[in-house]
Amino acid sequence: MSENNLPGVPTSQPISYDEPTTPTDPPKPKPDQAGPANVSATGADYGAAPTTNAQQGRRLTSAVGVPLRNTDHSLTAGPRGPILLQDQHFREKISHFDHERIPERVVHARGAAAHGVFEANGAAEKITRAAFLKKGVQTDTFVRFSTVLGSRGSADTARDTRGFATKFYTTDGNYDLVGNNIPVFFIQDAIKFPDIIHAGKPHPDREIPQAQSAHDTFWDFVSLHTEGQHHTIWNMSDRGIPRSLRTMEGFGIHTFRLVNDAGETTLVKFHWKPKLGVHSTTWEEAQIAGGTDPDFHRRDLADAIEAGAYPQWDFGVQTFPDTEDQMFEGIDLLDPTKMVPEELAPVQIIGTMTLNRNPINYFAETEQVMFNPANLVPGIDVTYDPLLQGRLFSYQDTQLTRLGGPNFQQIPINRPHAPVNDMLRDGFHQAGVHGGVAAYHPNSLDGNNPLPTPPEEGSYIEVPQRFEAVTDRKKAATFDDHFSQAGLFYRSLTPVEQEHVISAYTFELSKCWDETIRKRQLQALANIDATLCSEVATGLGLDAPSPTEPVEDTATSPALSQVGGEWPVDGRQVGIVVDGSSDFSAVSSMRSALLGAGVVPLVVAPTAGKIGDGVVANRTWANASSVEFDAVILTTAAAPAPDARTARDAKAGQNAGPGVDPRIDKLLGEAWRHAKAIAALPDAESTLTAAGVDAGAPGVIVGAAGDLGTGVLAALAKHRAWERFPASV
Ligand code: HDE
Repeated sequence: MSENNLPGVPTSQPISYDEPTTPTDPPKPKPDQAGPANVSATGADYGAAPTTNAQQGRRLTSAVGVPLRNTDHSLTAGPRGPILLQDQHFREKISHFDHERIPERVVHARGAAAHGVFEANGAAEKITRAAFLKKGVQTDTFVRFSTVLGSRGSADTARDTRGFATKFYTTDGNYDLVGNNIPVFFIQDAIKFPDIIHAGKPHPDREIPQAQSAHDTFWDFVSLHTEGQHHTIWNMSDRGIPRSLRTMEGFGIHTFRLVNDAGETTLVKFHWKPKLGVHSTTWEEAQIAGGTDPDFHRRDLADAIEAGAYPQWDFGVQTFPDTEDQMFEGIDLLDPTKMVPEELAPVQIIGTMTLNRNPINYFAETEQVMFNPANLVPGIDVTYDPLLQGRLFSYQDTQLTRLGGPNFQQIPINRPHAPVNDMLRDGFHQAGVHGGVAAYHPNSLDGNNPLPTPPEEGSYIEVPQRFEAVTDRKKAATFDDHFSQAGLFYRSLTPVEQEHVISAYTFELSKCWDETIRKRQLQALANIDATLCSEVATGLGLDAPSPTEPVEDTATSPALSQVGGEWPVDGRQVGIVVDGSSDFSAVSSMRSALLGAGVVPLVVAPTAGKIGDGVVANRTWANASSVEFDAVILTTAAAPAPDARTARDAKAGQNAGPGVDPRIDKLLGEAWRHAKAIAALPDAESTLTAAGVDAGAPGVIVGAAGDLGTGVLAALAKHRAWERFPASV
């Protein structure tokens, strides 16, 4: 407690306090974080960004820079008296806090983001004049991934579509590609968006269930509104439960129109292809992770970037001639419930994006970023896809409420890196100090500035389109087929993936209370695939209906399956189970081998802290969860550890064999069921058997210490050992 020497205050009344910790200089951002560029709304560079550090220096000030002497006590009339209204610091602090929250996004509220850089390879130069797609051009990007239905605090692993929104800060202004991880959408016309979202969100009476489609209103809508069936089957597949944001594809969904310098146009669909491959969790894993680590995807993305395992995606286009009817091989390119199989129009890679920097402040960047499909740059134009057309209005509009007024482009994360010279003025939160008197065109008072840019100098040109039409509220007949591509998707999956789809439909529909909804959805499945329908019907205890439309059942698109390749293992996590009996020099070499391969080894020990020979526990037997690990290595027989209380809790419901710690038994059992690689030293083989792991099965490696790391890496490259469980459909 320090001495009070304030004028007029009795020295007997102590009012200032020693700091509990010795002040030091404020922490710098981590190496993988840096502040946003500090340019003004009009493009002026303000120099060193005041927003890069939470703390600018050692001394606390008010919002207007007045040094403050104390922030732990309000100004009171005597030490036990009331707080005075004149306490500006109190009012400023509490009032600002009262208004800290802004409305969450009406959809895609739950998200995680990262900065990156996009480099074009020049392959698109012939078909677009977009400056950022010229060979070798590097463009800063900011990407926000999201789930759709859940609130801001919901779990990352919910079965849902994922948003994949990219802002390119190009030299011609911001280009936003606001896509998803599924190439088609639920509806064909934007006017239905409130309907599908109201159906998917929690029921309005009890506000449950959170972040789920497994409820009556969702299935009521998609079974009545069958154009949603194609998107729905993607949700019910493994695509609905990604392993990581780093292992998701991205799709622009709509067909866009590219235009080159000669004015020639090409229709395209945009794709993001993850270098790590497309991988998913199993449904049980997703549910466990939702409880043990609701931040599963957010943490994985930030950890990978912090560790230098920068996620990368190739950016590609499928191209189509810009014909008058905008059809390709019988597919209406304006129908967003249809994709074009890659076998018919291969994806041509036009660049690569690397995410290499974590945000420093979640609110300032990830929350305040806004994306808008109408943010286009010269060389990219829209088509008349009725879903895209509606989106061109909606995204600008929603920010007025969410970000509190029309000046959201001036928020640091949204500012273009290109100069801005607009005639937009005033409004809430105006941060630009605009000079001049003539914010209108033409003018003579400000020298007729700002001047429009002639087309040959690079202004944005909307591609001229001819119209001859009669207004109406109806879709073209080419939008009528709601089932054939859902069937194509299902048939293109491997048997194990098909089994997952069957289980997902069965699970979700079994959560519906109303049997008419279950039956109506079964009718839709009958129009997709007979086996899918009958398997789900069996699970629901209902009869499988006959199709009401002819079911085309031969074509497949192998590119739609996720299974059957080998991929890089960067950033995957391997749990190494140890206890006091483990050979720690072998554990250390395993760790080094895994680290050398870009994999994250995590030592799982009975207690926290040092466990032996310089090896430190990263997880304990009590706090580790199987879902954190893509593979498990057992270096001990894992006899029960002495913290009996937790062990007893974990034992409930488990069938640990004699002499095996129940938590390790559980860990191994789950890794086995989730088709993950499991490796063990010969001494630990009996533990595998006790946990129900078949030591001779695919993806299970029993051998000498030196062989385990290699075996696990080979198994990890295949993602899962699905051969362990031959599919029964
Ligand atoms: Fe969105 N969507 N959407 N959407 N969407 C929003 O914009 C909307 C659609 C997508 O990380 C909202 O700023 C309509 C398709 C992503 O900030 C809102 C329609 C696709 C994100 C909105 C669609 C998307 C959004 C909510 C039907 C994939 C998150 C907050 C016509 C191609 C972006 C906001 C972020 C967000 C409207 C359909 C992707 C309300 C009206 C199709 C990735 O404006």
